[in-house]
Amino acid sequence: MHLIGGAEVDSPTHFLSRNSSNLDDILAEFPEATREQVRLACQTARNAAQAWRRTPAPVRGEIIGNIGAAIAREKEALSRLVTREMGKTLKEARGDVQEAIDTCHFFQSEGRRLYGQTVPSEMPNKDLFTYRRPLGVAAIITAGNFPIAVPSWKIIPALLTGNTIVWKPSEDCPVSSYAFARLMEEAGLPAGVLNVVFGGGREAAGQFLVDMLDEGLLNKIAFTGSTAVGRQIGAAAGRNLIHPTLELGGKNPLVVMRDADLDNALAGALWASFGTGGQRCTSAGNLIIDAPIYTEFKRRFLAMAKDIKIGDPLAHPEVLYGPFINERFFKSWERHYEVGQSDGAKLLYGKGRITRTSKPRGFVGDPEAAYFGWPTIWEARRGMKIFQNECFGPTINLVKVNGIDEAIETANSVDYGLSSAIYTNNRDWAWQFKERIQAGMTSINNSTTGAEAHLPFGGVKGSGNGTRESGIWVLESYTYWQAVNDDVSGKLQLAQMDTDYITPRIAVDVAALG
Ligand code: UN1
Repeated sequence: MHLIGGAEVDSPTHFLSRNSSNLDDILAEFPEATREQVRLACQTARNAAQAWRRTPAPVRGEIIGNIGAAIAREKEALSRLVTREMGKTLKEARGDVQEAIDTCHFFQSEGRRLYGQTVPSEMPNKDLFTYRRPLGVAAIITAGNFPIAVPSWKIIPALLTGNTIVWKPSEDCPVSSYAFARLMEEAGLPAGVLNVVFGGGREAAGQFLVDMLDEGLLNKIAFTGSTAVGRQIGAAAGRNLIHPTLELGGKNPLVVMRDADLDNALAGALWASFGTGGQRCTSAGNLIIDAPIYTEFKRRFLAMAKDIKIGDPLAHPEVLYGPFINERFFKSWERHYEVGQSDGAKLLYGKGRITRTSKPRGFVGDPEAAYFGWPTIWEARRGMKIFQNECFGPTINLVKVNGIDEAIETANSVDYGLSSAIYTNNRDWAWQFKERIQAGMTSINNSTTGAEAHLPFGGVKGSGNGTRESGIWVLESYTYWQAVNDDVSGKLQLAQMDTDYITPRIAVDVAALG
């Protein structure tokens, strides 16, 4: 059910939530919000906005603390739900849920800071201050790959700073999202502060919510998803003079230099490429390998890839990755084989969909119960489409380069700039990479994935519009600064014009003093 103004609301049409690892296992039926219902949710959020912004920030913070405690209490059940619905491993689902708990810990105490500044005035008897003010109603649209963590990066700071919300979760994970919303409600949010509408994106709840920008019902929109949709949302927000939060795609480079600890680099590269079946925006897209170790890296990486365990993560907790989140992601991933062939890239490993007659030796269970993909490895070159385009699946390219300069230039030659990684023990190379890489996030001797919940998350170039989530940095996205001048002089004092600047005396010639 939708949650609008604290009430459960149904719709005339419905969609099904399925277990991503077993499409016959139906979790629940969810309503598809109509345009009128989305509008009602926005109006409800608007009506709740005044009281919520007047609630003292430490009190709002206390509710955020309650949300964290409620999620912690239900961590195991919620993680199992995420695994069943979305298909990531239980270990990863626990991480997904933990990231939301961490976010609550951070923002609970931010309710007791939310600092403004006192600023000296150039006039006597006058004080200057800055205050953070909430924006108003925030629309939040999220993807299915991190059904708890990524919504929490938006919802928790938006609430803490005094905004009210209409959230359209991914249609891939309605049950996990509904459970998360109910836990937030349980924690003490007043009715109407958090509203949740379910449904798809195009010509559905997602599109309707974006359309509310043009109806003047929103003051903020935050989106995690594809670069193509992000551009459309950015255009709609722009014509309404609203600054959107856009967290978009990535084709993230992982560089391995000749001096790297190869065991560590191989483990990081395998995880970055195939963890979550490559369905993270921070997954590695290109492994950029220094020429002297290329052959050895390739041999060992291929051997490790051939041993990867794949299957239903609830039934087989030992798997590295599970199914595609949905059929659409699978179909678009499948098309990359043609792209790679027409590029002239060399396919080293991988055969598309895993079936009963075509499966890697590490596959466990019934591959045709859902969409599972072969780990796929290409040998590619800079400039190829397969090198440029995000695949969003278990696919990785090996790209040979010679030396740090070529490695960095190659890494920078894609249109994205989300995460990046280098494996090296050479201090100068690590420093060069950190300085010159075009990316919002950089790991040294660690994988491209796995951002912690209190560092700024976001990208440059095609990966976003420069907004950041998490930690103190996300506060900029949900507040505006109010500058206040408080004049007790009792007269009209004109800044710049009536300022009593002191004129310098006759210049001292220090040389003449000697
Ligand atoms: C995403 O894929 O949208 O850094 C988010 C990471 C995770 C979040 C990924 N903490 O890989």
